[in-house]
Amino acid sequence: MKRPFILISILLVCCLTAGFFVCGASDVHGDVDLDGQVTAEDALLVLRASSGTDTLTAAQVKLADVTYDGKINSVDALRILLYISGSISDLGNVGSEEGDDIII
Ligand SMILES: [Ca+2]
Repeated sequence: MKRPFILISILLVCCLTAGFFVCGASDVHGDVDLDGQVTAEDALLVLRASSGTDTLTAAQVKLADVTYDGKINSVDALRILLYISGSISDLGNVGSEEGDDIII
């Protein structure tokens, strides 16, 4: 009697986990590729989007605008790289206009 319940529970956990990764949900500012981490890949994706080589979704645009100026350009990519290198400590939170001052 407990076996179906256990199997359904395991299946539910697997589906929820897979759904999280498939959806690529992220609220990490700078995590443009939605893998949960801010890396050079995110900066590259911002550069590609700013040059028109790649297109970002609305959610990705929100995460990519780390300068909070409403534009996606090379300055956003540079700011992500500064964050990765430890030159700045914060990219701010999604929806806020806070973060370390840009030192470019
Ligand atoms: Ca990422």
